Amino acid sequence: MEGGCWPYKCIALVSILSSCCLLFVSGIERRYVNEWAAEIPGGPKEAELLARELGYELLGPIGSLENHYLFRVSAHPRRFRRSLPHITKRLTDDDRVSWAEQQYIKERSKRSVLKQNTENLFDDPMWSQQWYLQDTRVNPSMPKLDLHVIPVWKKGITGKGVVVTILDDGLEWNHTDIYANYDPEASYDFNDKDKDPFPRYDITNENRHGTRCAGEVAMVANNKKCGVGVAYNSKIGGIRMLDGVVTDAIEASSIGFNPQHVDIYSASWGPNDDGKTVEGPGKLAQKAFEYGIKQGRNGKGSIYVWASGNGGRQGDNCDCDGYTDSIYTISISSASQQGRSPWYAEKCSSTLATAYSSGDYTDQRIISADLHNDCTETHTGTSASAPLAAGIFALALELNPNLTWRDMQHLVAWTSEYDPLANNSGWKKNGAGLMVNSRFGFGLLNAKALVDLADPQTWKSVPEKKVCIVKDSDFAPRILKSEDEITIEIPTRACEGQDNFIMSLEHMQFEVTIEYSRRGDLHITLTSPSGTKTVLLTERERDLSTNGFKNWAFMSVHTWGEDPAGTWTVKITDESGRKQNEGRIVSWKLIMHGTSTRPDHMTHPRVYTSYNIVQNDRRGAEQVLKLLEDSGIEKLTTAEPTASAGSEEVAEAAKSEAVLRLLKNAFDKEGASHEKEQTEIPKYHYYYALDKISKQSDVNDRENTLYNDYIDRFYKNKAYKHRDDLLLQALLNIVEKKL
Ligand SMILES: [Ca+2]
Ligand SMILES: [Ca+2]
Ligand SMILES: [Ca+2]
Ligand SMILES: [Ca+2]
Repeated sequence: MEGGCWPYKCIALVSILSSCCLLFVSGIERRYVNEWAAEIPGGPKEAELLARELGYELLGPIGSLENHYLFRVSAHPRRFRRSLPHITKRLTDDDRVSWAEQQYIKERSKRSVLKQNTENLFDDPMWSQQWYLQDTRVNPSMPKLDLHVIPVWKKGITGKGVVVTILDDGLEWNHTDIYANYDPEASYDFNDKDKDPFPRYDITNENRHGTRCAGEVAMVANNKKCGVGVAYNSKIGGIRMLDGVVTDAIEASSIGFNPQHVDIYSASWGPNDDGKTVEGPGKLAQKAFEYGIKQGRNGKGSIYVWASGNGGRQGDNCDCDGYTDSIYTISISSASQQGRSPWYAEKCSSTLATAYSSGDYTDQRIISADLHNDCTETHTGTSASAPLAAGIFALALELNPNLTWRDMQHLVAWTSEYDPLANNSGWKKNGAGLMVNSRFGFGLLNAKALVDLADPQTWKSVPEKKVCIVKDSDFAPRILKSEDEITIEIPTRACEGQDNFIMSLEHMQFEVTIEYSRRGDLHITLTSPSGTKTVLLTERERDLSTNGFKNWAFMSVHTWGEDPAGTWTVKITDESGRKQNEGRIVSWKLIMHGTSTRPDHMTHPRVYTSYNIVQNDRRGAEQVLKLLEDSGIEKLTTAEPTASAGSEEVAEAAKSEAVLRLLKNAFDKEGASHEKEQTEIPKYHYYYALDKISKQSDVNDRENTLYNDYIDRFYKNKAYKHRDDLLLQALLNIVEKKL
């Protein structure tokens, strides 16, 4: 996650901004947060002791500032309007504290009309925590975290008559926040071959995943239970298929289950995200997809929504996952509450769009129903993003049930938002004027814009799909070695003069057979006649396979809307420097999908408007940063919790131990439950541990080796198909237990 700042660093930045930019805040009412900064000359042990005595939570040191710590008072909400001087006084009155101050939100611009009063929209107790469905900002300089669903609800569109099913490990259908929307016709148990998808309970709640995903779509509104689903009046089913041996036949049966009844299938699983797997749907599953898009929904096509994968830390690339890579699936990636690409996210050219999910541990997570008629506020990973998307698509289908599977993809490409994610690197404008990024596809889903565009009064279904295939029958296999570059130029007139002529692209596929001694060292790019350069495959450090790729179709949506006539360029390289590497490009073809005429909605270029007022404030923030630079304040980026002098070795050992315990808890549940914790490890070491192992490091240091060992053992024991963030969940479990 480049550019991401370590949370303490952010805090440090805010603190320093406060001291040098006071002029920005004067005269504006302060809004306080549940955090106190304090200087404690006695160091970390003293801070920990103090926290325990006063019953506060020690959040950790502040950046690299010596002896400065951040505290939280457990019993208070995250934000409140008034300051709490008695708590500040308790701190300053303590001899061990030389200075303390309650933190408040820095107002750098005038408050504008911000809060439409959404707090009382529903009586569900967790509605106020569903930050991704409403504008919860108290300050306009914060990014607007909102998938713009409320305006759709206000039109009375809530998913009525639309059927969604979750392909997963079961559904606790009698959950009181799901039952009213439960649809047995959209449900089946392929693990036990019966009609009841009820999950198997066990001590670790391993099979909570399906119920969590379902709740995001269809939690009942206004029933004083948990939260509110994105399509809270839709029908929800569960296909139990992950809790047991998964075969091609089981997948195919699930993907093709009752396709005249089910509208949307949501899957938050896929091949191992271990960074070395290349796997796609088997023959049966592939046929089931094809049947679904051709015959499902009475010929309009089943809608398949897929989580793009959680292998970011393992250097995985979703182009090697044939389920997300499929043109039939709408694959959805994640953005954190900070509008960042989270650490677990994978990059690839087949991701179509993005929804919110968990980020690092300071970010809020996703609310949903949980096993045992419970609720959760900690659903995570790309697992949590795909069902939010499925819910939004259900809203669109209520308004316009005639949308085809391709209409839906066009709607997503044309309305997803670049602006809220603009602070991430990797954005480019394609030849059709669409902003696209291999982390986010076309950007953050905007429910209002998508549903508005889908209005049957104005939406014209996209023209008939054409496929034009280009190959070179004279192509002789070409040798590739380390440090080589193979360039294939592919001139095409896009089947001009034929019935399958394409002038406006949808998906592009480069299907290729490559033999190579080390698959993970290959890098492939595709450049379109309009000059759009797309990375089809990036290096995967952990992929040592000698199997190469056999007729693997790398798929890209990055040239969506472009005119494909002209010369395409494929470049295949190995820049690893491993001289022993060699192989050959055996065969290839270019498969273009699109239409002979331009779809109606694309006759005028897409106009990007500011998603919210954030844009101005982002400029403001840049100015502040510049001001900081000018004032010579630096060293904001070197932070790592500092141990006080003398105890450095102890601290180092504790840190390593924290990493180990975190890994054990995440990947090795049994091992962790039998373990008795002998030594107390300060909480911030766990935060540090997560921070450390959530960053890919080239160095083969101890933590990295440990991590790799755990990952290998974990995936070898049992394929893990879910796409929630195990490490973050483990951290929360540990930290909450210690409270
Ligand atoms: Ca059953
Ligand atoms: Ca509810
Ligand atoms: Ca993956
Ligand atoms: Ca896909």
